[in-house]
Amino acid sequence: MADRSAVLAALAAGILDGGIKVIDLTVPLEPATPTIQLPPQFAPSKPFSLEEISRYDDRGPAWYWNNIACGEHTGTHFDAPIHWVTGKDYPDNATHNIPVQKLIGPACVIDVSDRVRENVDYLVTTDVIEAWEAKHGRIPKSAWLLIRTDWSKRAGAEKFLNIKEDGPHTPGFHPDTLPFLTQQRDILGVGVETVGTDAGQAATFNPMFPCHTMMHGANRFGLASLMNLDQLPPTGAIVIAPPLKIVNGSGSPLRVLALIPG
Ligand code: 23J
Ligand code: MN
Repeated sequence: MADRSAVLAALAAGILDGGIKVIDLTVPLEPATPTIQLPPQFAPSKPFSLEEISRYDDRGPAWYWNNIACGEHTGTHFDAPIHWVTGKDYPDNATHNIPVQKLIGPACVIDVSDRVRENVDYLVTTDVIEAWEAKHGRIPKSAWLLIRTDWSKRAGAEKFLNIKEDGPHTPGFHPDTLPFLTQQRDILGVGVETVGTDAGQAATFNPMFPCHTMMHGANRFGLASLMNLDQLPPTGAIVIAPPLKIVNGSGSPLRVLALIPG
């Protein structure tokens, strides 16, 4: 292994000279940012809002600042294991105490955008992951598994949430893939372009919301509402995804960055 100081110096130089590119995987956070719409029997999450405190005026002559409000799971956001009942008893399962080295990892990017174009309810299956591995190599331990669907290119909440009479229709994971990813591949977590890590119709699956149930039940993480996954290589990117240090937080909006060879 190369001298670790040299590795970090090369990283800093690469970011400066463009040899390493920094890709922003984050959607803009504003009142129009779509938030998850759960079935009506469940409590809703607040959208993002900004409330001006002062703007170089009587309320503060030299400064501009705002109060913000939103649910923890708004816009590009992190799902901590404590978010789900299956992950509630792990130690270090909340936004303030997850070991920080787990928040940076290599990314495997599986492109299923062709299939999603044909079927908005498309579910990633284990055979698709194994076919990706046959081409790109085995998913390494402690990797982020990112699913490129191009769903983030659907402009506006209506198209992005895609809610019909029977609820939202957006892609996700087939339940069978989840034990494979946590047990056989030992991933850090999954990242998706949709509003949540589960498929739109997952409230009707058995178990309900299988991705949340099994990922967090295995002490793994989720990243939702990512964009620019089409700018990432299938392997070789490093994803940096630290949530806000909310004490006992179930997740948080965050900036997600990927480092790729330039
Ligand atoms: C609560 C209940 C169901 C779901 C979610 C939250 C999310 O997708 C989320 O943002 O974690 S599916
Ligand atoms: Mn969430």
